Amino acid sequence: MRLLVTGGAGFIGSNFVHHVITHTDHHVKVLDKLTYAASREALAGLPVELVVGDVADASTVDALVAETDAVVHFAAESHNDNSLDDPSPFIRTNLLGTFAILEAVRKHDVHLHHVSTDEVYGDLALDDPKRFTEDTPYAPSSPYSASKAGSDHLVRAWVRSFGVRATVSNCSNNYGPWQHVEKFIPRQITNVIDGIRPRVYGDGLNVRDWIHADDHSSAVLRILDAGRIGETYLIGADGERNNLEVVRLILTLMDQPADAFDQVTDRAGHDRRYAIESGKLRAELGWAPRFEDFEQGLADTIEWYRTHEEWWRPHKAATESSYAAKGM
Ligand code: TDX
Repeated sequence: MRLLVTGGAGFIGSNFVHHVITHTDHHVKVLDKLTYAASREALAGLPVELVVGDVADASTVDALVAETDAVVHFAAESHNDNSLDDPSPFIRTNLLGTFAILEAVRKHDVHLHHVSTDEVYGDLALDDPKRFTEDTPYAPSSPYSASKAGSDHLVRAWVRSFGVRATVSNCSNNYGPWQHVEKFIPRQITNVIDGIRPRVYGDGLNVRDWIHADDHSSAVLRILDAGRIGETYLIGADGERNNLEVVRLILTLMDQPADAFDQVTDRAGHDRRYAIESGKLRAELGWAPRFEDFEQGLADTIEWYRTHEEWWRPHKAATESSYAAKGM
């Protein structure tokens, strides 16, 4: 099968490309804009053609989709804090990019899997026994999550109105190698490496439902292979932890005192808790996560950042000075 992976040079997209090359015979082409958050190095050595281009550019997308059998659409601006500083790239890439993909797959009758986030459901209270399911109403909080929610709605509308053959997945917070140092876990790991105290927003009780990026990739491939057209599947690995627990674990694994972090200005509109109920994916498609030991996964991730300093170092100073300007 010829597979087009948009955003395939990003953190999650490149993990998926590795997974596909390892586990299938698919021929993979990547469309990626190579923004600040992407890297060619993440695809080094793979038999993959990288097309550098903008997913919101309809003619580029049309030409690529015309010669593929399926599209897996990861390309997105993904960082909430950035969307609060300037929403415009989020509207362009996440909404217009998805629109361009949808028009192309409609025209060429190509199978699409659209990758999205649990943030489209808004947040849960800390004491709420509920978790997100495929039936949870959409209630996004940030410009980022609203743009992803809008993109999901576009996909559903193209399925219903035009018969596009698409599936959607909404995954919880990913961790693992190749994640940009702006994100919570790599930011704190690289801070500790640099002798900077980790920075936790607000009271730090916000809960995220962590999943290893490899498990996200295996779920997406399973949905691509066997998911029912028009269906949404939630992807999660029962990894709920609050930010204080995660930062203390990072510090402990890096031989620092567990309380050697600072609490800083909170994120505006900061979602309290995300939690995924992934029973549909598990029961219908027989998927299960492999990384059940978060502490081990985190230790491996710390080791990866320790041994890949040449990759993240060029981004670290600018990322930290942009956070410092906001008191974060
Ligand atoms: O320095 C920090 N300190 C801190 O306390 C940073 C960068 C974050 N945080 C908090 C905010 C969140 O509660 O840590 C949590 C995780 O933050 P992020 O890594 O920015 O992720 P989040 O906002 O939860 O969104 C992530 O998961 C869902 C991805 O960035 C999204 O693209 C995805 O949709």
